Amino acid sequence: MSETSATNEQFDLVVVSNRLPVDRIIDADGSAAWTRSPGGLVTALEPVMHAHGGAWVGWPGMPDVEVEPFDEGGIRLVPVPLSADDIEQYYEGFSNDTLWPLYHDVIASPRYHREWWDAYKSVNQRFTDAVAEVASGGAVVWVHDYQLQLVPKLLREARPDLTIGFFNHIPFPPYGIFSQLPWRTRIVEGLLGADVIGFQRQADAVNFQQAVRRLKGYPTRRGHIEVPVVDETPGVRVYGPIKPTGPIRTVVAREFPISIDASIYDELARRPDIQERARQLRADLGDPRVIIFGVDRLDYTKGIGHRIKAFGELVADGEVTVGDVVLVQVASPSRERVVPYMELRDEVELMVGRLNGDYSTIGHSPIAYYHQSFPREEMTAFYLAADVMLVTALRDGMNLVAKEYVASRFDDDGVLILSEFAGASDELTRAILVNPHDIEELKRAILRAMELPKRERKSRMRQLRKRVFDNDVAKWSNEFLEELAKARAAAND
Ligand code: GDG
Repeated sequence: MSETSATNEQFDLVVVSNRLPVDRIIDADGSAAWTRSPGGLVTALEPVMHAHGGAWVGWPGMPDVEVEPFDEGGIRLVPVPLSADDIEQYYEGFSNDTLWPLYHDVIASPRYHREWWDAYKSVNQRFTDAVAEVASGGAVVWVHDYQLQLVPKLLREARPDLTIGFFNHIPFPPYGIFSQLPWRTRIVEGLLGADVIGFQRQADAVNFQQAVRRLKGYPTRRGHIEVPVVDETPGVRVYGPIKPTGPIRTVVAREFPISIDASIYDELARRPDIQERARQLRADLGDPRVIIFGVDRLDYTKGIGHRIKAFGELVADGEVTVGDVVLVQVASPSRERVVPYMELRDEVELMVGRLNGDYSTIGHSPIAYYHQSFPREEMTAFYLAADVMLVTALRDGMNLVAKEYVASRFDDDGVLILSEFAGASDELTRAILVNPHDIEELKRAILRAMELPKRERKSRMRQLRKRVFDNDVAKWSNEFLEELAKARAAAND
């Protein structure tokens, strides 16, 4: 990717997320370069920014990188540098070892450290300063995700002329869990700085509204929250509703289920070279009758262990035969310096090693496991080759992998097994829905998916495709930006 440094121009649309869509890397020859950064947020936002233009503020993915803003594909990229300490405390610490487990049903135990919170506050302030500098007068600013929950309030204080949206890509937990957080009121106040707060599921929006009522006492009604312009109880826990005495503003908090650019996957999957690659993958795997596929960041929320356990029991019980059926699991490397992620890797790889050690034949293994990232073309070839797609998240904001699989299946074939704890299950109701904690149910679902008659597979996949194509990422971003435009119009009234 080339980079041209840019001037102090300002923009009418500014997106801000922890990571830029590109990561700074150092090549083998020691020179600096950029690559696409991983994960669902970038997958979703990249097409939006290419359609609308504007500036994108975020961290370039490496410590202590001071790079001037530059243009890439019609977008101004504005790097916010983070030091090694910031990364340890704000990113790996507060974001990924406090908020991430807390917001995902405490699947792992959140750790609360006051110095991590201090780092979170100061990095949120730096992101705010960077946005305030590139946003033009009256601009729309769209803040993304749990790493930046204080930005809406800080930004409103610095630049009251802006219209501010916030979108939470991960779940928002029930109050009984959220209330563990020592800084819960500060987080709610931070978010309420936005005009529109978007969540993946209705349940997340309801949880947030409850936290607002419990911690701030503000009235909430059908996704509208009445927030006093001047907070009369900053940081104070209130009991029961309060009646604001001064002027109020209305904050919208509701669901905007995120999606993908479905046509990209459909087009890739229709390419002859990718179809040939899918055939090649099947041949390389020893031409099994059934390929079961899973692809996730290696994260404890994704239920990778549960799926290996269920599949392993089917192998052990002789209900699936090695060579006839193979589970391909791509576990892309993620957050490798955070302790629970190191432990998870050991746990998963022990399970894979044991199962393969016990049941492999010469030439065939039950699981083909890859702790690697693959290019999007290769992923699409895997989606096409997969007779059964396994998404067993224990808690997931949406899960774009499920939608990518469906978008790739232009042949209307393939069966999606989908956890009811992934946001995608609200829409993709024609998948085989499972509770991944119920290993017996998961085993039955795998057997059923493998044997589902072609007619039923096609009918289900057609309905799933309709949902994914009718509700793609362009619709998601348009609806969110329209809601923000309404908020701006109301504020100017
Ligand atoms: C968060 C929320 C929400 C993964 N491995 C490879 C690869 N990927 C791509 C997938 C997909 C993305 O990464 C993962 O998105 P998910 O939605 O499944 O999960 P998170 O990263 O946890 O995303 C999630 C999302 O934000 C959006 O709001 O849905 O709930 O947790 O696009 O394809 N892509 C390539 N190679 C890999 O090895 N090319």
